[in-house]
Amino acid sequence: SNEVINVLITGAAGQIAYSLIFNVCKGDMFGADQRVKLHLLDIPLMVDSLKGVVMEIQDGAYPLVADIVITADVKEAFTDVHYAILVGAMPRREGMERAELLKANAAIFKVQGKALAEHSNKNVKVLVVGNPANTNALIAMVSANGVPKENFTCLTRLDQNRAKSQIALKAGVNVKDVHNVIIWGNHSSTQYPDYRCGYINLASGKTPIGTAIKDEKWLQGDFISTVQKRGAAVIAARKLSSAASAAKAITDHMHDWVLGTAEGEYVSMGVISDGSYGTSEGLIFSFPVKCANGKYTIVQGLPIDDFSKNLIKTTNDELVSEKTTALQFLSE
Ligand code: NAX
Repeated sequence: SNEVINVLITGAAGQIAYSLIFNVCKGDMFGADQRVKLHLLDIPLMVDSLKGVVMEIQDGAYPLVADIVITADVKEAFTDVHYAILVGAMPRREGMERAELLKANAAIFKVQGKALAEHSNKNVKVLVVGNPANTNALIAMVSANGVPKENFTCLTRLDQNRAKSQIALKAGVNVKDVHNVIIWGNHSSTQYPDYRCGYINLASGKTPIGTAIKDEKWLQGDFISTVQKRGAAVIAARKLSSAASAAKAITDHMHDWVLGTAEGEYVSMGVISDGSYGTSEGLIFSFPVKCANGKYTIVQGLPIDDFSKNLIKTTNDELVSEKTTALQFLSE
């Protein structure tokens, strides 16, 4: 369309943003004819670095970029945005307790939730990436009076893309032929990567993953742990955390939410739980969803065996405990 959309990216001077911003400028997120105004927020120390990012956006000569705002001011950053991609967060420092991390981030996402309610477009769509992503999204959601709760999501698409790619590598097929792998729950090591509802398009036809890959030990064991620990494996190898792959996943998440998923295709998004599959209502929980007309719906009626039930319960329990800790800080 010819209407310019306003897109906020926080943590805009960070390493994920350094890939993400350029994906948006190219049109990978909102479509090849959608013009964007970028709102780039970081902390005051990083504003000079943001000036360099702006020079590079200019030097990329992107026709879709209508305007750019760089700021360390929350109100200015959140004003009139249609989409808010919240990447910036307090990183976990060595020796930091989990509770301290939750507290520091609860403070950030409370402020940003309020800013969404007070300054952003009434129907702003929000994606939280900064960790702990599910609970940060929940804090923003409960702090944003008047913004529809279903507009708050968190990123588990990187986990889904990792899972899909592991299946493709194991089966010796192209990743495009792997469908409907699901990530349940928290974006943490308790997440449950589930192949059971997925299938692979083989030359012989549509084949359940469990039939195409005849290695149940791998599917129940190393497949799950490889995906759960992939972030740590990237850090160990690169000495830096996942950045380009995170930016790709953020782009996929927003693209599918806004422009829709293909017929029959599920994608995983952290969204508010309606109690589906025995999860606790009100958590931001990763489910398989389908998207159409700018809205997602949780896929219903999937068969869940005892193996899956147990793993869904483990990640649900962790999210309940994170929520309790974070809400406690909010009420202090
Ligand atoms: P970087 O440390 O490179 O960048 C973060 C940027 O955020 C910094 O420039 C920092 O100044 C800024 N920032 C901090 N607090 C801010 C605030 N209150 N307002 C605005 N900006 C603020 O980290 P990067 O590698 O880009 O990762 C960003 C976040 O994504 C981290 O929290 C990381 O844990 C999380 N991730 C989440 C993933 C997911 O799948 N949900 C995967 C990738 C990534 O690890």
